[in-house]
Amino acid sequence: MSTMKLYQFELCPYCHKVKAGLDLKGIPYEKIEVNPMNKKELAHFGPTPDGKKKVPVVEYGDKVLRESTDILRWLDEVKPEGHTLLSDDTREQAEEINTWVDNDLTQILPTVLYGSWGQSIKAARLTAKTSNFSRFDNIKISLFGSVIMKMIAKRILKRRGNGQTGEQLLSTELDKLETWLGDKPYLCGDDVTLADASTHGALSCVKEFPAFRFIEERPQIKAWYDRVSELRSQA
Ligand SMILES: N[C@@H](CCC(=O)N[C@@H](CS)C(=O)NCC(=O)O)C(=O)O
Repeated sequence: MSTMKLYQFELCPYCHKVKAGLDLKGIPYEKIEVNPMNKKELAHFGPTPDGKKKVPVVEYGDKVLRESTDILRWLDEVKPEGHTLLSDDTREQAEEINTWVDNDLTQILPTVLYGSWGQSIKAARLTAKTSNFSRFDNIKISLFGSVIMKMIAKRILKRRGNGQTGEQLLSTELDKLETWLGDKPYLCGDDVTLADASTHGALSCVKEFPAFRFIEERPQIKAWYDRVSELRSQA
């Protein structure tokens, strides 16, 4: 079988969810950075049913999968050995936490990733740096990307913020994470599951940004984050 290909944006939390799952399962993959302006790297897949071209997309032989959660749910089938992301005894809670990641955590992340001009310029530069786009595309992404990203963050704050800052929104979500974690090593107990892949993946998006200090300031979450990072690097 050919190498798995992951079509991604470097700062997409859904793509990070998939990368966390692939790392925990020890499945090798090749990253293909998609140009956010024209998404031409996705052109050969043809139109999607809803007409939207989104990442992540995974290509494995002649199989093409979209939707981060569907991709994560499929990984135990691709490689049954090693950590099981979805087992019968923890499936329900793992799915519940993954739904929180999709509906709440990932939704507020743009406010701390590119809520200020400094952050959005950094985010756009990071996107341009991790790609192999042309110089011209990189300049366009650095210029327009930061403006678009800042607008997205502003819209989210208006919709969900209730006068709060991005950092306050993140803090509320981290409270929930702390409650779920309790004093367990992983979110659903003694082994990693879909919940850890999903949450760790989404949070690793923030790693290079100042908001990561909110994660580092919480000892339980920090210890869990490091534990999962360690597993990701081993598998
Ligand atoms: N529900 C999808 C969400 C994917 C998604 O929204 N991806 C964003 C990047 S973070 C995207 O590709 N946006 C491009 C667009 O909407 O045109 C998943 O879990 O994979």
